[in-house]
Amino acid sequence: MKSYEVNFDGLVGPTHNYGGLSYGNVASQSNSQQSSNPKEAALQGLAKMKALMDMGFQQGVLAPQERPDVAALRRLGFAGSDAQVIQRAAKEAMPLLVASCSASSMWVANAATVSPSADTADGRVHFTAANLNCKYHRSIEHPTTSRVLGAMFADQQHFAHHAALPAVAQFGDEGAANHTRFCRAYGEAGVEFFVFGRSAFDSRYPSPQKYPARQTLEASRAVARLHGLSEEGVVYAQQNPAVIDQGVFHNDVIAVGNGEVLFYHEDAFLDTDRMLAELGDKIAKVGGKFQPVCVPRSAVTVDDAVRSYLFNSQLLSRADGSMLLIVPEECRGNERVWNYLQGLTGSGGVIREVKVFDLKQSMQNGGGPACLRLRVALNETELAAVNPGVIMTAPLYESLTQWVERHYRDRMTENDLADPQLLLECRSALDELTQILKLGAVYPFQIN
Ligand code: SUG
Repeated sequence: MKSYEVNFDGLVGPTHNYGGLSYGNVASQSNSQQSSNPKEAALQGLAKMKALMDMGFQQGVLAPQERPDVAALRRLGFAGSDAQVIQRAAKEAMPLLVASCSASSMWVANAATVSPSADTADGRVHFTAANLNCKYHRSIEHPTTSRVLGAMFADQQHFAHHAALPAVAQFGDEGAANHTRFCRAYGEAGVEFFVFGRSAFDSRYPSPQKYPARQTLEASRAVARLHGLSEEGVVYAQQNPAVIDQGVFHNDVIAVGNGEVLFYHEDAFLDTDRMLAELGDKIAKVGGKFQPVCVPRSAVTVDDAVRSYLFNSQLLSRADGSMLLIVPEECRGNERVWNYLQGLTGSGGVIREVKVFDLKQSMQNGGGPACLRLRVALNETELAAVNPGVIMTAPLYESLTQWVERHYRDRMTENDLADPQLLLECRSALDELTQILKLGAVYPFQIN
């Protein structure tokens, strides 16, 4: 049976703004309070989805969330009508209003961890929504994420959904941003690679000194248990705490894997040799030949990687067995990174081509091409069981582009977030979107 890696990209929501909400994420911090352009952000994301679809890749779309999240503000004690809740929050606690307006659900690599059916004990595709509890503005995403994923992958014969892990720092879980899967072919058993930043219960593992390590070993192990993965099909590795302190807040800022290839920076991990050996052994046991591609620090520094998002790229398999790297425009703007990429694609190795995309609106909040997509490996039968409304087609691209043109503002600052009219605009846009994507009622305003 044929099998595919389907990339579901997060559609940027109408409140996209630069809130400076993510300590440890250099771009989010340095663009704080700048004015954003939600319309451009959404169109840039859609252009990437369309381009990948046109290249013959399977592409889907994941809906944004209801923002401002009035219910979240109510839980924090703001009362009255929806408009009063927003105005009171704006007056008394602007940072909480900003957090409740974040369009951060666009970075769907953090939506969930996904294990394909070939890896799991019950032969279903498993999803665990990420609790994202390191940052308040992201911790409010998972209930809606679960409803949206449930509406996309509804068939219980093929898809199993797990609620987010307990909402405490000890089980901090950032989803697929710290998870990669290696395999010979998408439909065959693979090796799932979980990368954690710290251990909550075992002090032998070092922690970063400055910035938070968002993913814990205990969270990764819990997800592997929930998904029914075998010991033989899993490798755990620790991120180098020193790179977290340089702004590598997720492992997908310093490494990306696909098929039998791991493309990573020399400084990405702790105990790299042991980890590579374990990956090599386990991948060999499922019939594959592991191909690590290490980028030396002498060619590209960690700082270059953080600024350019070289590793936050999409590594895609082409029909002839070679691979294509989808990188953000910022890679072309960095001489060392661009030179490295020219050498890489010209070297006769597996990565043959680089394609550049302008994702500046998202990049300025620390979200590159890989952050914007959730990978789901599916066989033909499973793909046929996905809600067809969320699979990208030329007509869907047209409808979504027109929908963005109709509903999105082209400028957003902190003051705009305090405008109660914005909530009404977002709700009417999202109501229409659920019809376009055939999701049914997934948003709090549609349910309550
Ligand atoms: O969680 N930025 C996101 C970026 C997530 C990137 N995802 C991956 N690497 N997979 C984050 O830090 C910034 C929001 C703001 O500051 O307005 C933000 O949430």
